Amino acid sequence: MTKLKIGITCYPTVGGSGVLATELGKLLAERGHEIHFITSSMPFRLNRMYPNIFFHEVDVNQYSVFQYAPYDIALASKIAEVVKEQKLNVMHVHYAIPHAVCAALARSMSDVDFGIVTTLHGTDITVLGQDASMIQPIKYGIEASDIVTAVSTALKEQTYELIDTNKPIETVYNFVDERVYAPQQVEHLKEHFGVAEDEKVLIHVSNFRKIKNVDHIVETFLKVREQMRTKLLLVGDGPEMNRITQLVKDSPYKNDVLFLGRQENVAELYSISDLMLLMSSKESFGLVLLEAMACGVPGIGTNVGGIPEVIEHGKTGYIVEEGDIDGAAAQIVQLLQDARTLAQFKEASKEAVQSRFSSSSIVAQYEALYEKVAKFH
Ligand code: GMT
Repeated sequence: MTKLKIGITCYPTVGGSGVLATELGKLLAERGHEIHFITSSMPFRLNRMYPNIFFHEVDVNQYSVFQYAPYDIALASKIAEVVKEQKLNVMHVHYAIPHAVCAALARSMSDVDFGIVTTLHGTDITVLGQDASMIQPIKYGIEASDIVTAVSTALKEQTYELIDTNKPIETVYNFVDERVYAPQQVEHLKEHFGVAEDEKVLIHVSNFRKIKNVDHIVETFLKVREQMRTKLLLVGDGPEMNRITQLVKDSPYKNDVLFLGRQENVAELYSISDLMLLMSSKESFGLVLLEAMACGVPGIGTNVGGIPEVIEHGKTGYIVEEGDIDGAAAQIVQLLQDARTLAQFKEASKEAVQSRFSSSSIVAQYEALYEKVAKFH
C-alpha cells in the first residue's frame, strides 16, 4: 500500500461524523500515512501526540463589513493552501455541504490537483436535504467529488431519493477502535451508581436533539421499570435536556434515571450496561450502537435509516417501530428476564463488531478508495 498524504475535513466537535473522521485519521496515521486535519478547531478526539498527524486551523475572521463570518471560503482557501504546501494526494471530506463544495472550490482555485473523497453521514442529507435550497449544493458537492461514500445503504438510498444523480455512492460502514471500545472491569461503578445485584442497566447516549426521541427512551424505561428493577443512564446533553429532566421529575421512578451529562469514557459506562437504546426518528447509522456492541451491549433501535443495518433483529438486539413504546418495553423485559438469550445477544454483539464492522477492514476500504483517486505531484 502506497503511503499517502491525506487531508481530512470534518466538523471537529459535531457528534458521530467528527468522531469517525478523527478515529479514521488516527488509524490511517498508525498505518503510516501522513494525515493533515484541516478544521476550524482541534478535533476533540485528537487527544495525544501522533508524529504523522498535523492540524491546520481554519481561521474564520469576523470582518465588520460582512454580516456573516465566511467559514466556507476560509476553509476552501485553507484546503488549497495546505494541499499545495504539503503536497497532499487526496482530501477526505465529511459532509457534502459545505465540505465537499469547499474542497471542489479549493481544487478549482488551486493550480495543484488532488483527489476528493466525500463521506455522507446523514445530517446533511436527511436534515438539510429537507430544505429545498440546499438540494442543488448537495448535488454539486456529490458530483464534484471523485468518490462518494455513505455510512449505510439506507443513507445511500435516501440520497438517491433526494438527489437526481448518476454518481455512484458506495456504502462504507462506520467502525470503532476496538482497543478503546471493549468490556472493562468497572464493577465498582455499579456500586457508585447504586445499581443493586439483581438490577439491570439501560443506557442511552446522544446529543439530545429532537430527532433522538429521548422522551420515547424515558417512557420505554418507565414501562420496563414498572415490571422489573432497572436503572437508566442518560449520557450526553443538548436542546431536549430541559424537557427530559421535567419528564423524569414528574415520574414515580425519578431516582432510577441518572443524568450523567457529557462523558469522555463511555466504554466504562457501556461495560456496566445491559442494553443500549436508540429510538431516533432519523439515524443514518448510529455509531453509539456500535460503540456499545463492541463493549458487549446489544441494542434496541427503531426501524429507521441505517439502524437495522447495525442491529441484527433477534441476534444483536431488537428493531422496533418508532413510537412503539409498549412494543419496545415488552421486548426489553423479555430479553432482560431471559439470562441465556441476553448472554447470547451480548456475545453476538461483540462478534458482529469483528465480523461486519472491524476497524481494520473498514480502514482498508477507505485506503483502497484513496489509492484510486490520489494525485501525485
Ligand atoms: O446524530 C447526530 O446528531 C450527529 C451526526 C453527525 O453529523 O455527526 O451523526 C451522523 O453521523 C454519524 C456518524 O456517521 C452517524 O452514526 C449518525 O447516525 C448520523 N446522524 C444522523 O443521521 C441523524
